[in-house]
Amino acid sequence: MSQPKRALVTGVTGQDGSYLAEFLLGQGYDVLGMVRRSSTLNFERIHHFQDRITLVPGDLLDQVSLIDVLREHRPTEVYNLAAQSFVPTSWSQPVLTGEATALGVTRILDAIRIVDPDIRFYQASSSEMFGKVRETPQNELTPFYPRSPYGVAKVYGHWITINYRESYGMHASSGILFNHESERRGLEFVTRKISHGAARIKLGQAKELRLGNLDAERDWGYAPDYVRAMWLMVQQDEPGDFVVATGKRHSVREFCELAFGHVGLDYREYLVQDPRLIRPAEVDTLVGDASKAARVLGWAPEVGFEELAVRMVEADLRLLATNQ
Ligand code: NAP
Ligand code: G4F
Repeated sequence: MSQPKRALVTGVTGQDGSYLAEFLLGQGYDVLGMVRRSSTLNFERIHHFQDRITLVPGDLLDQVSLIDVLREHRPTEVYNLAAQSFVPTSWSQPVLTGEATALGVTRILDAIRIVDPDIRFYQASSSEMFGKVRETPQNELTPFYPRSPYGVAKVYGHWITINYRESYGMHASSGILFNHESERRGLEFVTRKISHGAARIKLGQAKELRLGNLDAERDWGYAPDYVRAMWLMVQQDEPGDFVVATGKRHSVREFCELAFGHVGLDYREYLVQDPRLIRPAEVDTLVGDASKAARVLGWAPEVGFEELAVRMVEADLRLLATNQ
């Protein structure tokens, strides 16, 4: 009988890591989830399947921990989803962001090169690399113009992945993923801040919601659709770079209309624009061309913008009602 495939997921406690780990379990994988030390447990997103995966200690800031994890557990695939992923924090902590989001990629790639260069690798690259966009929509060949220390760090991570592929013949792929959200999105990101805020106001737990730039536009998809694309990349005979996106853009304002509208409220009565939430440099509009992912991977998103907003508000209403 053949051995099950074994995958290491860094960032397993995050939004994407939790969905990817569940997806891989469904595909029959042995799943290893890398977690860093914390003074309090933060396993909310994985507690419902935690007993079906193996948690292994490691940190992208610590090279030896990565080599040890690979030597001890011998995965056949590594998905590098760990990063300092919140754009505003990258201005207040640019060096930490560079250490984790940029150099962390080299550390894990080099650990793979040392322990077993046949391990297949996925790097979580980002549409933030396009920043001040050079063309619309953006595809795998669109030049990068990052607008934040986070975007700059992701450009490094993307190119070091290509470099290890070309220098050592490693099966290393880079997914250039546009924004993707879910019920498990961190509360600081704008969609979840709005869905949670609308639910709180509806339940009488808050009176207003403070936001920054309402005119920013993003290409928003649903996270479980996007982790499927990550896996498909790693299963290809040849590694490569793939844009993953819906091809449709919407503004922050539209998300507010949908989320508040779903609970019968007019967002304009509750929204306060807060200049402190405006970024030093903004990415005004992103929209991706995922035709390569459709052609080569057979990938297409299943959940659209409106359904996404409704799912998130409904989940927050349930969450807040049980915590009342
Ligand atoms: P997330 O929810 O913020 O999760 C980030 C994960 O990285 C968490 O598990 C976090 O662990 C872990 N982490 C942070 N620093 C680490 C370190 N030094 N060592 C080990 N683990 C560390 O992010 P996400 O939305 O799931 O995104 C996953 C990846 O895709 C990230 O690389 C992100 O930059 C990228 N990306 C996301 C999107 C999107 O729209 N979601 C789009 C494009 C690219 P703790 O729980 O301990 O903090
Ligand atoms: O939800 P956001 O914080 O996501 P952002 O900056 O686009 O980054 C996310 O997507 C990237 C992919 O493009 C990932 F690589 C990255 O890791 C992360 O997952 O902000 C979206 C937009 C921005 O233009 C921001 O200025 O919403 C605008 N916005 C307006 N008011 C706000 C707020 N963003 C946040 N977080 N909070 C606000 O109050």
